[in-house]
This record gives sequence, structure tokens and C-alpha cells, in this order.
Amino acid sequence: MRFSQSVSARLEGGVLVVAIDNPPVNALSAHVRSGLLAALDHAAGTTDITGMVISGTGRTFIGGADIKEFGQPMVEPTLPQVVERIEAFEKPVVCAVDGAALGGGCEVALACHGRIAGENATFGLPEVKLGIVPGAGGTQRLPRLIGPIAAIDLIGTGRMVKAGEAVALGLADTVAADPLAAAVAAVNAGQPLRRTGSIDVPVADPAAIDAAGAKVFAKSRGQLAPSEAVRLVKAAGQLDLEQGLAEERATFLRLRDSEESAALRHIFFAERAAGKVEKLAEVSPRRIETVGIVGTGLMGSGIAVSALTSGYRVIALEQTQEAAAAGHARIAGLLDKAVQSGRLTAEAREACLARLGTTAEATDLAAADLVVEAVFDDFSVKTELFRRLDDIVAPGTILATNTSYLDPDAIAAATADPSRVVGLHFFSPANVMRLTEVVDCAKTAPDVLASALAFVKRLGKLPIVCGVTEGFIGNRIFYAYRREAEFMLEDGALPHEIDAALEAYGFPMGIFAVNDMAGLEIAWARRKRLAETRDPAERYVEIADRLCEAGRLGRKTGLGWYAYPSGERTIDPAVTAVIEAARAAKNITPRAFTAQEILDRLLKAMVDEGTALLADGIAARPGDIDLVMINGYGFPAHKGGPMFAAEPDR
Ligand code: T1G
Repeated sequence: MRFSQSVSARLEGGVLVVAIDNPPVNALSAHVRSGLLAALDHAAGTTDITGMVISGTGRTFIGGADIKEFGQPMVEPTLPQVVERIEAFEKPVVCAVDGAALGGGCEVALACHGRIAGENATFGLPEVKLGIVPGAGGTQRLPRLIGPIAAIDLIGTGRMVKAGEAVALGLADTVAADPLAAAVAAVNAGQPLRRTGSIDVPVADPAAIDAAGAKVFAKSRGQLAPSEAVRLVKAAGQLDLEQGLAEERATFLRLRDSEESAALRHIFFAERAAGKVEKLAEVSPRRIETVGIVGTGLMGSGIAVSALTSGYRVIALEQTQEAAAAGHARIAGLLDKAVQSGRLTAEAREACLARLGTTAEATDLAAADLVVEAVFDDFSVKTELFRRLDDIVAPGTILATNTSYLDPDAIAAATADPSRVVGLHFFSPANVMRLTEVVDCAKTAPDVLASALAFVKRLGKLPIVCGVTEGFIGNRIFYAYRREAEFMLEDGALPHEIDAALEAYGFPMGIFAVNDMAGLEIAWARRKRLAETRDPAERYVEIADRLCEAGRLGRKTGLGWYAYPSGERTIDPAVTAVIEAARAAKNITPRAFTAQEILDRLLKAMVDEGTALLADGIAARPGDIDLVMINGYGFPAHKGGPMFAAEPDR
């Protein structure tokens, strides 16, 4: 039986087993909604049908509303209509959730009379991540099932839960190896017509509800949707279902048209586009199972942990036995931390350690399919290493450099086969940060690039392809707006004013505070390196040099752009004096800056540099630049990234 292009059904005894087949993720497009209603009509009108099971074809139950329909006029039946029909249905409806039940998919599940989870099921209302709130009853039904505190956590953060937690919370009834069979059995066994909307919201301690809300607010500064989600969950305890649903729908429609939602939808699609490279459409990646990592410092050990927890075998090379042992301990320590924080099970930790080898013998890297170097960022150190590896590793082995500041083309040129060299610019700490710039060097072979992308994706990270340029995408933009920030210092702004403008916009930390945290010496060394070739006519701000010369290298020295007397960032009159002296030396009469002016100038600097990166072919898409700034430099996701924020119609 077919009810629409994406909804079909078969009869198992008296049970109508409905399958949604709308690849790739069974989103609730118009034909899915109309198909579901037609199936319900059919079940209602057929006396022999005793009940219904709803299932999804493929790896997903239902991935939610069709995000591609968001900008378009609403087509009937709407999802709330479908959901309400399911809940009110006069015969039992049970869902068999194998895979993800997200957003509208979770709302369909919440409206069913029974919910059977497969072992791979996940449930979630991730709408806030798209700048909206659930729009088909999620904020009103979920608290009725799992209580307001857990509902605030789930809806306010968009966190997903796996089958076991879903059952523990009361979201799903049970976990079954064959959820479809279990759902049919539940209908046959006389599944009661449990209507979630008729349940009273369990009473909870108001202080605990407020605390759950406060946790959400703390993580979502500057965003609208999470606080609206909390408000709606609280309202579920105060309003009747109909009023609550009306309030939810009105909020959903308002937020759907918000800037925040447009920005977050842009990011959603930019993430899916990232790492897709046209010229690689027909290219297969090389097989990578064993990863060699050279250097087990902060960066190398972070990369090792990321590779181990993603199932790779790792051989980590150090210069001496002692250093190798210390590296082993560092990696084990990071794995321990992951266990303590619940991100890794104790068994998974053991499995990781069993796949880890640390050594001081370079020849042990012979077994590696990919070697990532994370050694001191010095040209001769890196090229000597790669030359040595030329004689050790197999001809098909990929060599990746994690350099931040050197020219990877020059490193590649020093090896016997530059086509197997690629850049993998991880961000620190590499076991935590998602962003990885994948540097497509002049001679990188297409299948080497494809392999690097596949590797980064398997690490669960976000790969952004970029061409060779000093600083790649992220640091080049960072230099550009840092330079602009320093111009403004000289012209009259103070570090804390610039930081406050960025923080009010949504950056977790302003640029000067960030510099203090990272340390000022790397940029200082770079400025000294570039000093000889700098155009004397170019505007150059010396304030940072003065601070470095005075030993103010950032937080680790207790002093930088700020002072940190008791660990807290405080304005330091000594820095103000350095700035004033620099202004005086150039005869600059300081003027006042508004926060908006500061922000406009910094955003313009980012966008101009981004535009240049696109024009030079270093970055492929504006969305890639936005993702780099959001995932590596603290740009607020809900503003969509600098390129998005600068689009002319906003
Ligand atoms: N709508 C349209 N397209 C979608 C989609 C969706 N909801 N979800 C994914 N896609 C596309 C995606 O663009 C990509 O396309 C392909 O599917 C594979 O995605 C009323 C308001 C389901 C866990 O937020 O989290 O319901 O690039 O690479 O890793 O309250 O996709 O191949 O052309 O991510 O296997 C709420 C978002 C909507 C879920 C699968 N739902 N999706 O992950 O594949 S709002 C979400 C995901 C809502 C109601 C409301 C993931 C996934 P292309 P992928 P994956």
C-alpha cells in the first residue's frame, strides 16, 4: 500500500506497518506528512486494522522537519495537525524508533501511544541549534513524559539521548533488538491508548526548575531560542495543553523568521557542504588504519587521543625512550580525563591503550598509512624528519604536516614525493577542538587530499579545505582583525573597550584577552621575522612589541594586555601608559569609539580578508570561512560567521 511518494505500508495481521522512506534522513517533507495522514485515514476506515506502527527506512527514524522548506510558505497538512491526529487516534499507534528521532521526528514519537527504541535509537529536540523551538508539541509533551527539569535540559540545550537514557528518563518505553517486531507485538498485546497530552506535568521543585533554566542560560548567552524553550517548558506546567501548544506555535513561527535562525541554518548547511570538494567526486581515499604521530607534546598527544578514540592504531614517535615514556603517560592521562568526564568508558580506554605504541625508533613508523608530524615548528626540523621518513614508510603512506606558520609547499618540496604531502592544521587542544584546516598543497595528489578529509571526518572533526597561504584561513583572518584592533588602540580605544564590544556581540572572550591566554610571544617572533620585509610606509603599531619587551607575555607571566593579580583579568594602568606613549610618539590625538564602531571595523577587517581568501582561491566558499571563525576563533555561531553577517540584505 502506498500513501504518498514517501509513505507506504504493509499489513502484519491486523497491524498497519507504515514505513517512511524519504532519503537521506526521512525529513518530514509535505509528502511525508500527507502520507502519514492518509495512512491514518486508511487505518481508521478499515475495521480489520487494529492499530498502527510507524517506522523509518534506513539509518534514521525521522530526522525532523525538512529544513529546506523553512524559507517557503507552509503547506498543509502541517506537522502539528499530523501529530495531533496521531495522539487522538482511536486505535493504538506505536513507533519503532531505529536510528535518530530528532525534532519533528521526536514529536511524532511523543504523540504515539507507545515508543519502542532500537539499540541505535537516539532522541532529541535539537531545534535550539537551529535558532528555533520545537513547533509540533515537543515543549508541551516532553515535560509531561519526563518532567520539567529533564525537559529543560534536553530542549534548552538540544542534547540528544541514546536508547538507554531515553528509557531511564521515561521518553521511550523499552529497548528492543528488533523494534519493529516489538512494536507490532505491543499493538497485538493491546497497547493502551496512552495520550501524552493528557498526562499532567509531574510536579517539581520550583528552585530546581529555575536551576535547570539557569544552566541553559549560562551556555547560551546572547541567543533567543534556548531561553524561549525554557519559558515554554515552564508554561507546560501552568497552561492547559491547548494553550501551551498555541504559545509554542506562536513562538516557533516568530523564531523561524529570526536572524538567529537564519544564521544557524546557514551554519547547518555550511557544515554539510564543508569538506566536499568537486574535483574529488570520483576519487577514492587511501586506506588508513595505522597513524604515525611524530611528537607527543600538547598537540601530538591531543591528535593521538583523537585518533585512538576514533578506532585508529597509533604509533607515536619521540626522540628518546624517556620522551616516549612521557608521551605515553600524557596520552594515557588524557584518556583518563575522558573516562572521568564520562566521554569514554573504561573498556574503551583499555582498547585505546592496546592500540597505542610509543617508540624512539623512527623505523617503527614503517607500518603507518599516515604520518602526522607535530614537532617544533621549525623548517629544518620538519624537512629533515620528512626526508628521513621517505626511506622508512611505504610509498603509499601519506605525510601530513601540522605546521601553523611554515610554508607546507616548501616542506613538501624537500621530500622525495611531494604528491603525498598534505597539511593538517589541528587546533589546540586537538582532542577537543573540532576544526581542522586541511591544506591542499601545490602538489598534493587528489587521493591524498581525499584521504586526509576522510581521516579528519572519522576523527569526528570538521575539515575545511584551504590552499597554501601564510596562516591558512583562520590565522590570516585573525592577523587582519588583530591588526585593525591595534589600529584602534592607537587611535583611541583601550583593550578592554575592544574586548567588551566583541564579548557583547557574543565572542566568549575579546581578542586581547585571547592573546593573553595564548601568549604573546609567537606573534612577536612572527613580527620580528617579517620586520625586514615590511614596507616602511605600511602602518605598524608597536604597542605589542613594547609589552613583550617588558616581559608581558600574557597570562602565564601574570601580565599581558591586562594584569591578572588574583587570576582575574583587570585593566592595567601600565598598559594604558604604553598605549598613550605610542599615540604621543605618532602625534595621534585619541578619539572615543562606540562599541558599534569597534565591532563594525573588526567585522569589516574579517570580511575583507575573507573576500581576499576567496578571490585567491585559498578558501572555496564563504561558509567555510564562517565555520573556521566559529569553530576556531570564538565567533558566535548564532550570528552565522563574518561572511554571513556581512551579506548585503542583513
Ligand atoms: N531537513 C533537510 N535536510 C536534512 C535534514 C533536515 N532536517 N537533516 C539532514 N539533512 C540533509 C543534510 O543537509 C545532508 O544533505 C543529508 O541530509 C545528510 O545529513 C517542527 C522545527 C539526521 C543526525 O535539526 O542532525 O524538526 O549534504 O550529513 O551525519 O519541531 O543530519 O547530503 O545534501 O548530517 O547521517 C530538527 C538535523 C529540524 C536534525 C543525520 N532536526 N540533522 O546525520 O548525515 S527542526 C534536526 C541532523 C524541526 C519541528 C522542527 C543529521 C542527522 P546533503 P548529514 P548524518
